[in-house]
Amino acid sequence: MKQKFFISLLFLFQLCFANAQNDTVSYYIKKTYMVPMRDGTKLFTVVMLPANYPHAVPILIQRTPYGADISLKEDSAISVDLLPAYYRSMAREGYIFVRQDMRGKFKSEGTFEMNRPLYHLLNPSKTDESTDASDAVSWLIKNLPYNNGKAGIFGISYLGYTALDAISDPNPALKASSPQASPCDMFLGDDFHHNGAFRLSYGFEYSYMVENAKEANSDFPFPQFDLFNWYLNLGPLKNVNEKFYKNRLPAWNDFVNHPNYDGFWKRQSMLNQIAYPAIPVMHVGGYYDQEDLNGPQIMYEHLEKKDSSNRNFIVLGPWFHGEWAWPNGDSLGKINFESNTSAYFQELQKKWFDHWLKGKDEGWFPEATCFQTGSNQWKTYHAWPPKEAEAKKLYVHSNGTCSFEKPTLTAGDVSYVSDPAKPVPYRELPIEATYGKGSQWRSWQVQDQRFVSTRPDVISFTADGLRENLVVTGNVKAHLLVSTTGTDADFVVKLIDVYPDFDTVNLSMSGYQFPVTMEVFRGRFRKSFKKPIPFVPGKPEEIVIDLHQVNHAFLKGHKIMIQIQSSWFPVIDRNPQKFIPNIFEAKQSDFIKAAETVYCNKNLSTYLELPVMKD
Ligand code: PG9
Repeated sequence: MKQKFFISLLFLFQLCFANAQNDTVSYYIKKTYMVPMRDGTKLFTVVMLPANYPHAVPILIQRTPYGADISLKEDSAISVDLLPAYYRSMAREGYIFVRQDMRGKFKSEGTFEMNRPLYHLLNPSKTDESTDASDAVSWLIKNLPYNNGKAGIFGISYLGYTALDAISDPNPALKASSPQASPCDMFLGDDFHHNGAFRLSYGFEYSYMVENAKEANSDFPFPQFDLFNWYLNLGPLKNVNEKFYKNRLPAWNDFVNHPNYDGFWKRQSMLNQIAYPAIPVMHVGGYYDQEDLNGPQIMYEHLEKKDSSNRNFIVLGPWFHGEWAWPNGDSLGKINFESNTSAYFQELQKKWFDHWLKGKDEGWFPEATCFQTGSNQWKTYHAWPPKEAEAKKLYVHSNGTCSFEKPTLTAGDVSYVSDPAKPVPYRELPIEATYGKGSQWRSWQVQDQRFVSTRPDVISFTADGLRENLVVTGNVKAHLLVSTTGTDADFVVKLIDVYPDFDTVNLSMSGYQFPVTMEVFRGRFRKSFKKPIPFVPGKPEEIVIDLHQVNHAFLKGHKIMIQIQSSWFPVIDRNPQKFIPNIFEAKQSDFIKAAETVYCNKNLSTYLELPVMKD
């Protein structure tokens, strides 16, 4: 995410502090430093100091690959009123804000490595984002005036990832971390793959954005606005290096050279690098995060197993990637949340850091604060996911329905033909460049699925209208019983809330197919992510797909729907449907049509496991 920090709201003030008050901060002054790391590499660091505020305050750090500098002259001041809401209430009561370029990016020295593993864990003489964070904290505590000796670190996405890195062997002065939308494992979920399926448009555009130039966030020079056909005409993935990147981008080459879950991805995975919450951690994630939905949920779950000191917390909201930092979080696309969910979070964030870094309040925080969509309420939980939810199986039936009753007949299935030459779009066209002008990237995960539900290669199963609300809170899992006439296949599963035929609350929402959660799985990895295997044509096999955590009230009068398809283009590359050891090396002729069958009978049943809350 291109962080805009103060830039968009910037207004320059020359040093004039006549109005500065002593109880709250009115202005911040900018200073920049080249901060030395243990290996002598110097990192460019922007410090925003509270002006005329002679009280010791904590330091809040963000470390970024997107450019730490802001368009404000050295020693100039900015009014707190002009800061984004995400920082404003904290700024008013006094924090020192620090932004640092990661090594190798923008004005910092050294070499950048995408998702650099924590090398120091195996070789203490090596540096990584954890040692750099620690060295930065040491320097800042020693050199910045009026700091209280305590630091926190936070940030969204890559900045969240560096906040997570920092909790491994944390500097003793680092007292709290809030990784927000931090990726966790780039093969299993998050930015670059989901369950082994490659995220084509994101991987292609992001590697260019970050690695094309050291001191810029580069936009790939696409020759057209709608990229659906551009990606289709690109053909097999090997054309990317042959036609465009010429092996110049390390991240793209890593995608090509590591098509399976090998040591490369395992070394990067936070699950293998961070074992316990050494300091208080507040994970923050969005249910509709189009980049890093998985990371906060699985990292919280992972650290929770070793949280003997109750330092591990989670906040989940109805957000796109980073929406909680925006001034207004009252809706996403056409879905209305009926309150400013971002403001709610920003208040919570302030309390969190005020407690750990300033010692304010008694420090009781709910273990989990998770917005409930549908009912549009904030809820708190002692355990996440809540233990009282009961797992119920929602079965699909060959007549296009779904219900909590298991099929009783010994025969029953539904088939469709998946053609890589005509993949199903993942969102309504036009598909603009991810971060390009007018891009609808942010809201596609709540888009009305009627735009594909009439296609012959998308199958839907709809339940009867609900007689009372049904609240689903926790992890949703799909158990697919499928076969293919090919030797490889992708499956996309969606859990959908279908609004009433006449929605009396909002007529324009009538019939809306709201995807509460969806996910893709690359079939070759059904037994192991490390060792892909082909399908035997026509042989039914089970695929279990994690559909993530949700907290959703399906309201009375709505219907539950399950949708299944075998492509999601171009966010996911096309599966050739013929097993190829490395899809990045597939030829055009390897892409074949295949018939996919979803079984729905007594012996071979396909179902979603839903954690249903009792009344
Ligand atoms: N989703 C972006 C990212 C994070 C970490 C690694 C790679 C990409 C981001 O928004 O920063």
